Amino acid sequence: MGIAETKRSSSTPASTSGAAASDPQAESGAALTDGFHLVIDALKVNGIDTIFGLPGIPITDLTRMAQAEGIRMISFRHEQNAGNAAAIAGFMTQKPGICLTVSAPGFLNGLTALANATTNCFPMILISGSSEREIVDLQQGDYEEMDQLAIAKPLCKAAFRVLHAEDIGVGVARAIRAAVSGRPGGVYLDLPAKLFAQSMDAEAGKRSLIQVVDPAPRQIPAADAIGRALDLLEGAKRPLILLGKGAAYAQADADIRSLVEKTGIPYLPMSMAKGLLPDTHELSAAAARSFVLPEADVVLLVGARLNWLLSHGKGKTWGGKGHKDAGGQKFIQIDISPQEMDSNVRIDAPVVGDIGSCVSALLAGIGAAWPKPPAEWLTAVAERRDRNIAKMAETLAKDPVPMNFHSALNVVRDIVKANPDAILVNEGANALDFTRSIVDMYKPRKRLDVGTWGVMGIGMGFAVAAAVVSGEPVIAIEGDSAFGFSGMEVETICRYNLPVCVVVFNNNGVYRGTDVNPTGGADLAPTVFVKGARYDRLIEAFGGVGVHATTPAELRRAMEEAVRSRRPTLINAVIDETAGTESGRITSLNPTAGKKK
Ligand code: ADP
Ligand code: TZD
Repeated sequence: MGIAETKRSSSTPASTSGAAASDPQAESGAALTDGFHLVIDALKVNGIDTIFGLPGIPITDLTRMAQAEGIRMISFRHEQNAGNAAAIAGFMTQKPGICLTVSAPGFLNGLTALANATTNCFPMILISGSSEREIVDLQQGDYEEMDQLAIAKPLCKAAFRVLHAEDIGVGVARAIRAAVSGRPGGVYLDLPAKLFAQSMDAEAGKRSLIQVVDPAPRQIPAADAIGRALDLLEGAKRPLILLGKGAAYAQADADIRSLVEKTGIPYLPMSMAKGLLPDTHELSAAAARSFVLPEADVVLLVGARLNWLLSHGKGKTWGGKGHKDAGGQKFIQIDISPQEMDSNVRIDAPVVGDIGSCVSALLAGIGAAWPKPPAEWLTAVAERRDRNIAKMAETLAKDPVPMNFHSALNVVRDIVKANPDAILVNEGANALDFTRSIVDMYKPRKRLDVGTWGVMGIGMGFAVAAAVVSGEPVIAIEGDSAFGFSGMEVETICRYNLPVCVVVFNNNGVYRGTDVNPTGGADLAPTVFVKGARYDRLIEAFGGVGVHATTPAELRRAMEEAVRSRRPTLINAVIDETAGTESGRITSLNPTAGKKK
C-alpha cells in the first residue's frame, strides 16, 4: 500500500471516450458504472460464479466488490495455487476458471499455472492488474512495473489487454472464447490499474457487455474421416482404445462407454481418464499396459496425445526395435486440434472434431452386427491383466513395518472404493505412480494429478478447487516433497472449511530419505528433509485435524473419520524412507554423467 495507492486515487480517473472528465453523473443525472463493476458484470453475465485469487494493488477492491456482488471469492496464500485451482476448475466444469492476481510478481506467480493449464489443455483465464502503461512502456520505474502482456503471450493460447471501460465486455468475451473453444487452454487478460477507476454511463456499460453464445461450438468430424476410422477399426485383429484426459474433459461419458462396450475393444485410460469407465470394468487393460501397447495392431486414441507419456508412439514400448522405431500399429486419433495429427508418428485415420461429436458419429456406424475383436486377443489381454492384478493383491496384503507405499495405498484404495464420489488429487513421484496403479477410480473426472508436465505444486490448489466446485470430499495423496510446494494452503482449506483430507506420504525426502552427503559435511544430501517431520501439526495451527499415522490401521481410521466428518484433515503417514525409487517410474529420464568418479 502507501505511495502508489495514494497516487492512484488522487489522479483523475481516465474517462472513456464518451464520458467527460468532469462528473457526468452530476451533470446529466445519469447513473454511472465503472471498470471494477463492468469486469464483475462481464464475468457474471457469462455464468462465472467463482474467482480464485490473491488481493493487492490494484485489484483489492475488485475482490471485495466481486464478493459483494455474489461471486465466490476464494483467496489464496500464493498465486500459483490460485492459478492451479482455476485451471482444474476449468477442467472439471468446461467453464474457464478465473485466477485474479496483482501486477508483476503476482502475475508471474500465476503465470506458471497459466502455462501449465495451456500445456494440459485446461481452460483458464489469468486476470492480472498491471501498472501504468505510460510509465511501464517508457520503463520509468513504476510500482511493480512489467510488460505483462508480452511476457504472457508465448505461454498461453491468447493474451488481451483492455484499456477502456467500454471494451471490458469484448475483452472478457474474447478471453472466454479463446479459453474454451477448440483445444482449451490458458488465456491472459491484462487490466491496467487505471481501467478499474474509469466511469461510464451505466446503461451504455450494460449494453457493452457480451453474453457469449455457444462459447465452445461443436466441431463435427467429416464423414469420410469417420468412414476411414471405422474401416481400420473393423479390420483390426488386436484393437485397443486409449482414453486421455481430453476424453474426460469432453463429458461424453455415456457415449465413450458405449463405444468401448459396443465394439468390445479393450481400453487403456491415461491417468486423468481413469474412472471414465470404472477401473474394474472387464474391458480395462490398465493392468496389462506393457502387453497391449506393443501387441495392438490398431490403436484408437481418444483425447490423448502421443507425447512422452506414451513414449511418442514408438520405441520398445510399442514393439519398435530401436527407441526411434515405430512398432507397426496403425493409429486412429480423435482430437479437436488438427495439428496434433502426425506429431510423433503417422496417424492413419485422423478424426478431427470434438470428442462428443466424433464418438457419436463412430457409434452411428457401429451397428449390432459389429464384429467383436477375436477371442484370442481378448483372452490374452484378460489373462495378462488378471495375473498382474493377482500379483499386486499379494503385495497389497502384506503389512510391513514400517508402512510402505503399498500397504498405505491399500487403505486409500479401500477408502476411494467406499467413497466413489470423492475426488482424488495426487502428486509426488513414487506417491504418484503407485497411487495411479493401485487406487481404482469408479467415476469420471475424479482423479486430478500432475498432468502433462509432471509438475509438483498442483496439490492444494487442485484440492481447494475440487472441493469448491463439486462439494464432494477430496482426498489428496501427496509425496512429502510435492506437498511442500503448496502446503501453506492448508490455511485456505481450514479458512473455507473444505472437506479435504490431505495424506502426506512422509518418507523424509524427495523420492526417499536415505541419501547421504558424500563429503561427510553437516548439510544433508539434496534430496533429504528433516527426518521424522510432523506435517500433521501444520494444519493444527489453523484449527484443522492433524493425525500422525504409522500403521495402515491408523491411516484407515483417520481417513474414514476425515471423509465422514468432512473436517479439514492432514494425516502425516509415515512411510519407510528406503521404499521409493529415484523419480518413481520415470527414472530412465535422468541423464547419466559421462565422467565416472
Ligand atoms: P493425456 O495426458 O491424458 O494423454 P493429453 O493432455 O495428452 O491427454 O491429450 C488431451 C488431448 O485432448 C489434446 O490433444 C486436446 O487437443 C484434446 N481435447 C481436449 N478437449 C477435447 C475435446 N472436447 N474434443 C476433442 N479433443 C479434445
Ligand atoms: N519441481 C517441479 C515444479 N516439478 C517437478 N516435477 C520437480 C521439481 C522434480 N520432482 C519430480 O518430478 S517428483 C518430485 C520432484 C521434486 C518430488 C518427489 O518426492 P515426493 O514423492 O516426496 O513428493 P515420493 O513419493 O517420495 O517419490
